[in-house]
Amino acid sequence: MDASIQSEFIRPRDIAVNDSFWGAFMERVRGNVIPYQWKALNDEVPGAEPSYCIRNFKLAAELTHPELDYGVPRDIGFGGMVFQDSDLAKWIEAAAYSLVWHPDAGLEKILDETIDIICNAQQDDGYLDSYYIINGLEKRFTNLKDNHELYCLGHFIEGAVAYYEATGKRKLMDALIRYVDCVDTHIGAEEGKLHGYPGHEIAEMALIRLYAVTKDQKHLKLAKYFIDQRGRQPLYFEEETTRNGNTFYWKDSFVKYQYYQAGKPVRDQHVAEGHAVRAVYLYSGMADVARLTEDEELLSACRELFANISKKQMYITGAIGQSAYGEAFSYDYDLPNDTVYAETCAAIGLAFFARRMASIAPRGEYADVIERTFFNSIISGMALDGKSFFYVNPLEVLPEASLKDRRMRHVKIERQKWFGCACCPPNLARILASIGSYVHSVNSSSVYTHLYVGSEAKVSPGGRDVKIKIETKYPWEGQVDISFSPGGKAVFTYGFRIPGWCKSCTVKLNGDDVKYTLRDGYALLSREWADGDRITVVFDMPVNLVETNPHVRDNSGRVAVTRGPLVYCLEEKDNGKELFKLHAGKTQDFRVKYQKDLLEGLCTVSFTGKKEKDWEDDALYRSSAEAVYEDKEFLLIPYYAWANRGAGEMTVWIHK
Ligand code: FUB
Ligand code: ZN
Repeated sequence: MDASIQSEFIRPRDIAVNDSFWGAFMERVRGNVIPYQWKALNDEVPGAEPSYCIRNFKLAAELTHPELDYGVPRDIGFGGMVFQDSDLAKWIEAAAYSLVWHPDAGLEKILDETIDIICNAQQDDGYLDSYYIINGLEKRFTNLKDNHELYCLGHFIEGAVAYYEATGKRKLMDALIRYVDCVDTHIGAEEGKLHGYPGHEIAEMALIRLYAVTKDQKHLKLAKYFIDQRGRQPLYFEEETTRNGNTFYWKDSFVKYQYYQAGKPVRDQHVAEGHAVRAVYLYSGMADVARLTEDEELLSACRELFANISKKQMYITGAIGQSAYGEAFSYDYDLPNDTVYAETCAAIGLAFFARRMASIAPRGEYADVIERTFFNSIISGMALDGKSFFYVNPLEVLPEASLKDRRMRHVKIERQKWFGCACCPPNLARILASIGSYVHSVNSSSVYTHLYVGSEAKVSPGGRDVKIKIETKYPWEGQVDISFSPGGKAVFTYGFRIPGWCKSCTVKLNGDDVKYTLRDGYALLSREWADGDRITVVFDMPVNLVETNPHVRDNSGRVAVTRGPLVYCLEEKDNGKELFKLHAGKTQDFRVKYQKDLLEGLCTVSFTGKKEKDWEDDALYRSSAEAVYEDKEFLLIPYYAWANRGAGEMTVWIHK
């Protein structure tokens, strides 16, 4: 492992985002998603399934401190999913990032009051999961496989650290440190402890995040233990199931253990398997632990898993999880577009994994995936008004099939206001509110820029504060201006990513051509930087027709339209019904137009393609004959913006 190229991504508080594209998404999160979710968590959204989340915590607090009275009748039970607590944790995390971006005393007061309720529910020994506090503490830690205690712990750690970093307030983080101590007393490698690990990963990477603040080896050790123990024989999930009379939901299935990435020790896993969100959360934790413990074998597993996903199991949009069965990966080169699962949370988790790999080594293959997921499969999860959401992100939709064909039942044709299992909207909120922290990473001698987001950041290569300002109209235009203020002069290497989609670019320093070194997809400039130094890079951003490796049967003979980081799609609204009759033809006559009044402002791509004509009779079959085509004007919009104008057909892939 080459420590000299490792770098730490900046935190949200190190950067002020003022990007015209991403700022709008952050504002949707701040203005709509966070207030709306707060109402949802309090069961105040008329017509929506109640969340019970705040009520659960109030009840848990009343049970812990009988003198408290939040007005929740004691005889009602826990409501919602077993992992309902995680919705609140994710909301806290998103709200914390939003406070950094946009201070709001009212929101901070709500957070403080909510944190008081959560902390009032905490047990003397630190335990803090409302499901078991309400349902009986004697049952805690009896079903790590399915009951999500360690998942909720992980999300709460993430929320607590984010709130601490945003406000300096430690109350929730200290509560979580006590909860981690409690878990550590019961679970671990030592004799007498349960040799378990999370059924749904996230605690691994969350503990590393906590470790970054506390520097307490115990936190790193527990994360490492969770990773090392997973999939080892005798298999803990089998033991636990037998001991506690649990069941294996997937018992008759080939994914019985793989669903949880527990079929083998993680170092022996080479192919991404099982529940996609679980998988990429695990791999993120593995990458963190590999970096901090300099574990080459673990890193090698991470590299193989990343390559397997990005080269064999990832959609062009950055979506992952092909199969609705188990919300899971399926197998190499299986990329069906219409039955796809592609959970929003899975794309988010892939961005987490890619970010951690980029932190280990600045390689374009990692940051390209971050960019691909952000611009396509992550933001497709949210409507442009920030008020409705996709859980599943298909690449091809036929509304009638979603209504009538069971194989597509999970594929909604319009975004939903909320979900009984509301994992995706708050996950979207937390990643979009923290997008600034994906822009740069830093080490003692270098600064790397991975994403081009209009912003002003403070980075400190070698402990010296340097301000970096990015100005750009990306993704609509390829020009990015990057200026530096080191407060005098400072020597460091600046590396900026040349996106994988870009075939040519020009780079100027203070208006002059400049020589740079190209390494692993990054342009590197090592020099003494002075106040006012400015790099201007122009990435050529032509429309591109992309095809898929021939092993992928679903895209055989088909192309997708891309421009810069954006994948485009055809919608019925612009192109009529039966999109599958459309053929791109040999056209190169692409027209790109910025349309400020369409879908909150975006570049459309249009060109003249072909449409297969109907037959003259209504036969279902005929002897093979030359198809007849007519010219057809195509209008494509960026994939992320689909389904914002009512229901209709959509496709990313078009016949060649
Ligand atoms: O199990 C918790 C979350 O709910 C998962 O990450 C999602 O896939 C959904 O099943
Ligand atoms: Zn989700």
